[in-house]
Amino acid sequence: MSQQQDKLFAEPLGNINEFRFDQGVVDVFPDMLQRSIPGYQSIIAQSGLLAAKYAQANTTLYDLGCSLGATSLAMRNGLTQTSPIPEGIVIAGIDNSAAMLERCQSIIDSSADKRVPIALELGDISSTPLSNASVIALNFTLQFIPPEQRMEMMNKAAEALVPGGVMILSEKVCFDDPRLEKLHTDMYYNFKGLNGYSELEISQKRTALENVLIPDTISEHQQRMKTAGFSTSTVWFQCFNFVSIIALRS
Ligand code: GEK
Repeated sequence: MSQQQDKLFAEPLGNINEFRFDQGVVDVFPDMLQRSIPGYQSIIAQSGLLAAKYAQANTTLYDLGCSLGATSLAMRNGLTQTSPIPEGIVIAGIDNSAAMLERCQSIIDSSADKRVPIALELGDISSTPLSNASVIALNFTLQFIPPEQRMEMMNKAAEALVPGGVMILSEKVCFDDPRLEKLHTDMYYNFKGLNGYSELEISQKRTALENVLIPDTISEHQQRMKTAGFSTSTVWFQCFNFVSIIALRS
């Protein structure tokens, strides 16, 4: 299994295609996320702890847009450290990239502790039915769903949660105040620069993501969660323009 450094945008590209989760991205994905998302490892590890806190016996824990299964494995890790492990839990990872899911399956297969099953499904999370969930994690995935479909996605997730269930939503966000938008964006590019990305890489990646990753503000996310029926939500992690929000369904 190759673990390469992300050099996808290192050379000048005459024509910059829209960003896609293809095999080239899969091969560099762990390095890409580590160097491109401030706080990525903390968010994923703490998602696992939060999932373990809210997991209920005989329910499903969803990892929507699971990519290589980092959140699913963190959830499993959190659960296996609780004693006793709640019975009848299944972690369901869903992603619509076949290349991602294939690599994810081999990572899951080679994991040591399989006491909590992780089931993977190739599918579009907008149309895949969800039910009987105690935890739904949407870690850096809603931002890739067309904005007009996000309310419906949130409604579906809220309806799928059992009482006491939670949603963990991690996203790149934008800011209404142009001064804050500039502050966070500048700091984000500084973060990427410190992690070894050149100005060319940063600028070509930005172009590739332009119409693909469309951020909302924190208040748009929280309003959407409220409209969907979540009784409360809070930002539990923020580093520059990357946040994670937990929303409770009472
Ligand atoms: C992690 N959560 O490591 N349906 C299903 N999957 C989708 C859809 C869709 N409509 N749109 C995008 N994806 C992971 C990281 S990456 C974030 C998530 C990033 C999938 C897409 O194929 C990709 O695997 C994932 O969502 C987004 O915590 O690359 O910035």
